[in-house]
Amino acid sequence: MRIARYGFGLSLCAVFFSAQAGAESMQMEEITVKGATATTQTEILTGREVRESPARDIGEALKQMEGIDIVRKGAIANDVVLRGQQKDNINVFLDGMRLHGACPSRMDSPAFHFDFAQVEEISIVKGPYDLTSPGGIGGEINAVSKKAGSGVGGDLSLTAGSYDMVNASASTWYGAPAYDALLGYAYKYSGVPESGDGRRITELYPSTSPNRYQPSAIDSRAYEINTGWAKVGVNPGANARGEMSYTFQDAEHILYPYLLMDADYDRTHQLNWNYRLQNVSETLRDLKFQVYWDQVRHLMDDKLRASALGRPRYYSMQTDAETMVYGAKVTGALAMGPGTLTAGADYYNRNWDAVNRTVGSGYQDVAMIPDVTTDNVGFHAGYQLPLAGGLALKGGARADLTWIDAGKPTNKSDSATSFGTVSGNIQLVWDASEGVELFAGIGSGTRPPDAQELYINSPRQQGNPFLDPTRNTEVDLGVKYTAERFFVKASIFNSFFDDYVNQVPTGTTRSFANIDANIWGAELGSQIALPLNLYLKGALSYTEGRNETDHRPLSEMSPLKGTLALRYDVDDWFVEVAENAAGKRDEVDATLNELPSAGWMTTDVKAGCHYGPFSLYGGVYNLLDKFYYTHLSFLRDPFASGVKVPENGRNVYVTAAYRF
Ligand SMILES: [Cu+2]
Repeated sequence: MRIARYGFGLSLCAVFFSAQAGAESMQMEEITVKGATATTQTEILTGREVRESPARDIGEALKQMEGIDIVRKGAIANDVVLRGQQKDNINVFLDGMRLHGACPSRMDSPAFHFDFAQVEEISIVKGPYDLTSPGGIGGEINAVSKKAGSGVGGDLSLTAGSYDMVNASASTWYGAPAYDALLGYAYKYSGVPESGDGRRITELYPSTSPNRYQPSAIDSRAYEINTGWAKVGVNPGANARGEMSYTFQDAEHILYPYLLMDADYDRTHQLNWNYRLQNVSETLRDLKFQVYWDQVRHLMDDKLRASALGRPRYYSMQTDAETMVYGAKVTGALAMGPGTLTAGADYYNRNWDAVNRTVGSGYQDVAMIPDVTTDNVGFHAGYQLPLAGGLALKGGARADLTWIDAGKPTNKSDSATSFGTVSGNIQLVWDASEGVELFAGIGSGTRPPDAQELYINSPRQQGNPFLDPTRNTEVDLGVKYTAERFFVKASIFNSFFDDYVNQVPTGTTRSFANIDANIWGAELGSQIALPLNLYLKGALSYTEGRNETDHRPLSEMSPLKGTLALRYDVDDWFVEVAENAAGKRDEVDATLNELPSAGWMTTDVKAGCHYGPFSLYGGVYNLLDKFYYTHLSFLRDPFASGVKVPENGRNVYVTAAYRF
C-alpha cells in the first residue's frame, strides 16, 4: 500500500513538471562530462546512477557497467568481478585506502566495507595500468568519498522497497575556506528476498539438507548494517589540502545461502589521512602523502542452519576471523623536459588471522589462516610525453618486494616466503581527428599469492606454500568517438597469465596451483542524446578464459551480457526502461563441478523527479518477475554449499531525498 501511494505521488510529480520541460537536462551534461573524461580503459559510475537504482551495495550498483559482474552469495555483499578477474587480482580502494575482507569465503568482500551514501563516484581502471599501487593486475576500483560543500549543508535519503528493504542515510557538513567537516550515518536493513519463482532465498535447500535454514531463520533479517563516518579537511593555502576521515561499520546477521555459514557480524574501522600540495613550483607540480589503517572483525557460524541442531554448542562450525591493513604512500609529479615525470614509494602491511572451531574436532581452535603477515614495499616511476600529431605516450615501471610470514605454526612444509617483482606498462593515446581517440596499451602487472592461497588449513581447502606470484601481461586496444550529443567507446583486451592461481581438486579437498591462462574479452559502451529529450544507453561485454596448462576453459567467466536503456529526461523528471540480457555459458571447468548456465533477460523501469531540494525516485526491477541466476553464482568455492542463489524477483522501491 505504502509503495502504491508513493507511486501515485511520483506520477503527480511527473505530470506537474512536464509542463515546465524544455531546458537541457542533467543527463546531457553527464554525456558531455563522461564523453570528455572517460577513456576506453576507465569507467566512472556517478553518484546519480547509484542514487537512482535500488542497489543494496557497491557490487549491485557497479554491475550495470560494461566489464563488471558480481558473485552473489546472499542479499548483499556481492563480490565484484572485473573482466573475469576476481579476488586479489583486482584492487578495491576507498580514497586510495587498501581494503581487504576478513572472511576466507569472501563473505565480506572489500567493497562491502563502506556505504555508498559515503561515495561521490566510483572510478574503474581496466587492466594493469596503475603503477601507484601494488597488485591490481586485472584492474582497480576506487570509490571517491563525498566532500563537504561550502557553508552549512546536508542530505537525507530514505529508500523503502520490497522484502522490507530500508536504506536510510543522513549527512551534514560545514565548509569554510580554511577548513571543512562532514558527518554521515547510514542504516540498512532487509528481510529475505524472493526470487522469480516466489521462494525466499532461505528456502533453496531440500528438506533433508543439513545446510537448510531452521524454520525460525527462514523469515529472518537478510542483514542489518549501521555505518557512521566523519571527515575533516583543512586548506592551509590555495594549493594545499589535508583530509582525515574515519568510518565505523557494524554489519549484523548477514545471510549467505550460497555458503555453509552466515555472518554474526562484521565490524570495520577505517582511518585515512592524506595531504596534497599542488603547483608547489614550476617543476614540482603535485605532491601527495597518504597514511591509512583499517581493520575488520568477522564472526560466522551455522547457528541458523539445521547442521547446528542437537550440538553441544549453539553451532557445529564457527570461524572467527580478523584482518588489519596499514599503509603509507607518497607520490610526486615533476615537470621535466617536454613531459611530466611521476614517481613514488608505498608500503603496506596486512595481517590476516582466522580460527576455525568445529564439532568434529571437539571445538578445538584450528589455525585456518595462521596469523599471516604480508609486508610489501614498492617504488614506481613513469613519464608522460606529448608527441606531435595528437599523440601522447605514457609509460613506467614499478618494483615490489613482498614478505609473507605465518605467525602461528602451520601444517605446511614452509611458513614464510618472499618475492621480488617488476611490472610496467606503455600506453599510446592518439587524438586521430575531431572527437576520435585511439588507445593502445601493453601492461604487465604482478601480485603475490595471498595468505589463504599459501597457508589455509581447512578440511575443504589447503593452501599451497610454493605458489609463485601471478603475472598478467595484457594488450589493450580501444577507440572512443565523442561528439556534442553522444559518445561511443569500444575496447578489446587479451590477458596472458603466467602462474595464474587456479583452484584445483586434490583428493577430497581443494588446493591452489599456478597455471598458464589466457583471458580475452571486449566491451562496448555508449550514451546517445536523441531528439525529443530521449536518451539511449547501451553496454555490451564479453569475456572468455582458457586454462592453457590443462587445456580446458577457465572457471567463472561471464557470458555475453548487455543492457539497453531508453530514457526520457527533461530538467526535472525522467522515466527510463532498461532491458538487461545475458547469453548462455557452456564453456565451463567441469573438474570444479562448474555447470553450464542458461541465458536470461530482465526488464527494469524507473522514474524520478526533482523539486528544488527534494528528489523522488522509484521503480520496478525485474518487472516480469523472471527467475534467473547470473553465471557467476556457480559452485567453485569449496565453502559453497552447492546451491546457487537466484537473483531477486520483481521488486519495487521508492527513494525520497532532501538536500540542503
Ligand atoms: Cu565468513
